[in-house]
Amino acid sequence: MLIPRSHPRAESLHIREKLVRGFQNGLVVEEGLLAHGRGEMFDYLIGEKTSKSSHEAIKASARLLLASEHPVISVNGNFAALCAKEIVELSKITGAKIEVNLFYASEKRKKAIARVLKKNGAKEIFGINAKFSKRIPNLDSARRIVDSRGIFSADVVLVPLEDGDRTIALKKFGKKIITFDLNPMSRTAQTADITIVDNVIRGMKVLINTCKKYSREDFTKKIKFDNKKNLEESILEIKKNLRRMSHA
Ligand code: PTJ
Repeated sequence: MLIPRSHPRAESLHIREKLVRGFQNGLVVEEGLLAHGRGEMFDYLIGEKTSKSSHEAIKASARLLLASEHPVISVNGNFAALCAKEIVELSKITGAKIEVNLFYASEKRKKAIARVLKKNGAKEIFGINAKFSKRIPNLDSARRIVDSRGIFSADVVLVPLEDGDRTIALKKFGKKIITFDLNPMSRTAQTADITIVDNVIRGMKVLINTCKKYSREDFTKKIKFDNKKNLEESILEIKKNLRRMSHA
């Protein structure tokens, strides 16, 4: 569908089109379309822009990624459909490995996602060779199967559009978790070390630009970030937007 640039919701409709194309190309599952709909609703509530609190979370994430020894970017269907180019760029800037890790796992979809990432310049993709599979304890979903060279041995994992159970299991397993989640009240948002309450398609671009401004050497000091407080700020921003909308 051709969406005119002047359409008041052009950006959000373009994002939706991208996801639908990802579904048609076998990257995204049906459940991913539902998850996106939920995300769209929260995106509307945050004003479809990167908020002040999200900028703070992005700065802390950039610092943590650059300071870490073994960062990994975990990729699911939605993330690949929306941000394949940005995933590869972030991986190059931060030295993070890229691992495909799916909730609704299938070999066919893993391969399709890996293909798209390679087409966008990724050299190596983890999570697609069963020879290196390991299990994360305390987790039932397919997401417990990870790559021994990737998430299993990571210190920091970026896990966008995540389910709460895996965030909790990864945390118990000693990983620092950064997530993108448009819902500041979700279990993942509330459990992660850093939650970026933003649409991954906008937030990834800001994260990449922020990483470009920093250098690895800047981050020997401990990173201080109060995720709970920052999430409260996000919720306050939503309340303010709601008040503005109801008075418009
Ligand atoms: O590709 P798979 O098999 O790994 O499956 C991926 C999905 C997304 C289907 C799976 O992880 C899932 O069901 O996720 P949930 O539990 O629905 O959680 C998705 C969260 O991401 C929700 O809180 C949404 O509000 C949020 N979300 C949706 N779209 C975006 C988003 N957050 C940031 N950017 C988005 N574009």
